Amino acid sequence: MPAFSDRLKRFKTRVESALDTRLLPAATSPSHLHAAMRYVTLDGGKRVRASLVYAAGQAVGAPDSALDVPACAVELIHAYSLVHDDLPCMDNDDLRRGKPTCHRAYDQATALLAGDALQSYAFEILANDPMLTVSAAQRLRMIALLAQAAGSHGMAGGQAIDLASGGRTLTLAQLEDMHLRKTGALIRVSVLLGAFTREGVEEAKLEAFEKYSRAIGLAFQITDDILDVEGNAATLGKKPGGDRERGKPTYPLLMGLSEAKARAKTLHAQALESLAPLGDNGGLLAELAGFIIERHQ
Ligand code: GRG
Repeated sequence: MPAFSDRLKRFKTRVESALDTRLLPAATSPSHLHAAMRYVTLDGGKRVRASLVYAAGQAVGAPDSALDVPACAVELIHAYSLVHDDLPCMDNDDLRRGKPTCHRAYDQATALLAGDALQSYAFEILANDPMLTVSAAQRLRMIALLAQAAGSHGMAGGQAIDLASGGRTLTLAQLEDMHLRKTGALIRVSVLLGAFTREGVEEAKLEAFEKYSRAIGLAFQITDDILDVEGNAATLGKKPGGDRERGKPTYPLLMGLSEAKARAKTLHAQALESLAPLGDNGGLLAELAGFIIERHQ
């Protein structure tokens, strides 16, 4: 069995090649839009969400060729969310993944449209891509899950709460709710889409994926909050300290740095525990949970 770091690298290479072949060439008209879509999607990012799709899918025996489709779909939604999040009307960031943000490299209108088109494309491939060899009913389930995760009850809703909360104090329960939506929902659905790429998975296993993905979704965001305090620009690919500058409520702010780290550890333990019904097949997901809370970027 290859080492965990090699398996992660393979997932990253695999999803980048799958995205590269699916995104239209930069020369396709309107070329500035297609070029911007490629600019923000390819060449960068840890590919945590795609890796979760592959790891969950492999745990239930789904083939990688079919998993490429949901892996691309979650990375397309993620890329769109980053482009919109960086816009002047939201976080107004200049750097993302170590290079100029989309609206800096192109312009605001192109960035807005590139995000819109990436989001649509995620659903288009889930609906139509022939490599996803599941029934039409299962495709529909997968599309609905992704739509819910990205929509007003999920990521977009979490972002709305986040934007409204600058300079205000949230309770821990409100902060957790915001994080579960803003970041947790897409992490959770990445795991579920991997599991749904195989039909007829037993209920006990689906429940294990559900519990695992909720715990790591929250742990991911707590770690992100911690990195904003302790990380450095070279490894993060963006300037740390942005949350504090914008007066955003975060775990370290609300509970202190060491309590925030302890909360991430507890969630890590919960994630590992919840994998029991998967037996040995949960090994890779367990390693990914560790990677998520121990990462430096
Ligand atoms: C605009 C609808 C809309 C939503 C934006 C996810 C999000 C909501 C905004 C991103 C802001 C942000 C930096 C949130 C912290 C957690 C997070 C999503 C970090 C970036 O994800 P990584 O670390 O990035 O997986 P890479 O570049 O590795 O893919």
